[in-house]
Amino acid sequence: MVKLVLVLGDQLSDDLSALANANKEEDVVVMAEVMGEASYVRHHPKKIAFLFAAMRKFADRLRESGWDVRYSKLEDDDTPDSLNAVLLQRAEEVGATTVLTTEAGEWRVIEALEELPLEVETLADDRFIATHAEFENWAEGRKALRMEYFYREMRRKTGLMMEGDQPAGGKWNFDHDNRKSAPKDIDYSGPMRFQTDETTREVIDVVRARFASHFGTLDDFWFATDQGQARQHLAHWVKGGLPKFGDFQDAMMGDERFLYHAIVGLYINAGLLNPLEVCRAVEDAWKAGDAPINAAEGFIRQIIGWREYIRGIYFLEGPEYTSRNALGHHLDLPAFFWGEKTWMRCVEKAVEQTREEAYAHHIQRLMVTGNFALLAGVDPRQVHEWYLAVYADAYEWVEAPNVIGMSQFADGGIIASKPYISSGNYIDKMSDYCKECSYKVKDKTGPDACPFNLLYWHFLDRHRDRFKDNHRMGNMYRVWDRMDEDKRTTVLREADAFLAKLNAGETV
Ligand code: FAD
Ligand code: DLZ
Ligand code: SF4
Repeated sequence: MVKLVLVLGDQLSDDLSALANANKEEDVVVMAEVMGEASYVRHHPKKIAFLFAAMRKFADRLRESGWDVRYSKLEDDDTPDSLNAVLLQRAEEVGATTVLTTEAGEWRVIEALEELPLEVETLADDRFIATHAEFENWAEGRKALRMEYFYREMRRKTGLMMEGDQPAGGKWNFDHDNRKSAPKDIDYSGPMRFQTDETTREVIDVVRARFASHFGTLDDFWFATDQGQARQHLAHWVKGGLPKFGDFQDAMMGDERFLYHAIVGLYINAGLLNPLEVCRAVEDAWKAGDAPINAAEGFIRQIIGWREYIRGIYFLEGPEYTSRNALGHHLDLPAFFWGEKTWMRCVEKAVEQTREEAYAHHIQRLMVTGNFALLAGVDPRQVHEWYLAVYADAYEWVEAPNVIGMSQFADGGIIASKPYISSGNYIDKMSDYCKECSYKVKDKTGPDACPFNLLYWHFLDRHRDRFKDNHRMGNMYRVWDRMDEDKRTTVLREADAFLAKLNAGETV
């Protein structure tokens, strides 16, 4: 009997398990642009346009290969608001009682599908390298779930950069050679930019009309929107960007938004690129002598290490993970996260490029916006919703552990062994932001003092009970304790005054 095969917006892969297990002659593929998915957080218009264009082109591709695809466009009069309502509508239309689906990447969607008065057969998402069972087995009985050890398992499983059972080059991790500060110039032209085609232009018009109030601009849309384009972009980056990816992975520059980053997260997460295909391309470049080992290993670790580990944590921790607030932070997200004026140049630049590109790279997310929110004590739920909305690569399975866990320490230390915090010093070392900032990074107190300097000590002081015995933080507390008492009092008073201004909605 005919089944509905649900293909979600982030499941645009030819080898999706639901498609592989369906019958092309008989079953009906259901894809739908629905208001519910587009607005449960106020997604960046570029993210919505990217996904809808990629969905429409993927539906055409499936039709060309013989599938019966029933596609609901957002602008169609009879398109319901939720995925479940679409499935019920299609079930009635074709006389189906069963939905075949690949597990969704978000508890919210998984739970909603369980509510359907239809039989739902859910298959594992085998586009990931580790199964849930493998991650659970690895995690079981461990006191600390550190990514590095999990990563080694993934190297063994995939054979990537392995020589027998040993890592290529004799070391698992070449990070020692990475993390250089901002270079003078960038000799890579950045991500491949694609002209909009008819489908993309059509979608952009719809998104412009319906989501104009969402944060983010639609101007200058250049993302790849199908597998072929995403592959072209990957090849372009492997040639031009990969060789220096490792060296400048943590650098930040005001006028260089992409540096040597791959800008592949959005394509992999939507299903246009397969993570192993990306890693094999990188391994091949290294084998051919076109990329150094620190770049290739560092990049492969991001994908088969961090990406897989982060997903493992999301599914291990369950649906209430996003409600955690271990540090008891309750400040509202400041308006400058939505583009209002701030004098902090690092934050201003990170938010500006987020608004324009739906992209910021890892260190901007972690050590600028994330660092600020954590130091200031912003409610992690609001931080989580911001990150989920504004980045083109954001889906809850990957965004939430990065934000709630890695960035905000709201899970109490499952992912991070200590909070990722820094004073302005780190930002100054890794970027060219501070030179042109209204604040002075060298000033620890006083009217021009960099807010990161003040808030850093304020954070440590207010969370002393929790962190004083963390052996990775002992040094920080020793420096604080050795500081002259008057100076400590001044720092805390000025930090309090800064937080009061923030709370009152004043420009800081
Ligand atoms: P590159 O810097 O070129 O890295 C290559 C790839 O490695 C990425 O595309 C991604 O697939 C993978 N990767 C690297 N680090 C991570 C990580 N920590 N978790 C998962 N995958 C990783 N990544 C997302 O895909 N979606 C998110 O919503 C997301 N939110 C984040 C929020 C915060 C606060 C932080 C600190 C990180 C977040 N990341 C997220 C991880 C990382 O910042 C992005 O994957 C990366 O910036 C995407 O850009 P890129 O493709 O140019 O990556
Ligand atoms: C992110 C997103 C958006 C904006 N819109 C849709 C949509 O209209 N239809 C759809 O099938 N999927 C969409 N998605 C992706 C889903 O929200 C995604 O499948 C879940 O977040 C699970 O990862
Ligand atoms: Fe950011 Fe402080 Fe540097 Fe200004 S001085 S750019 S606020 S780190």
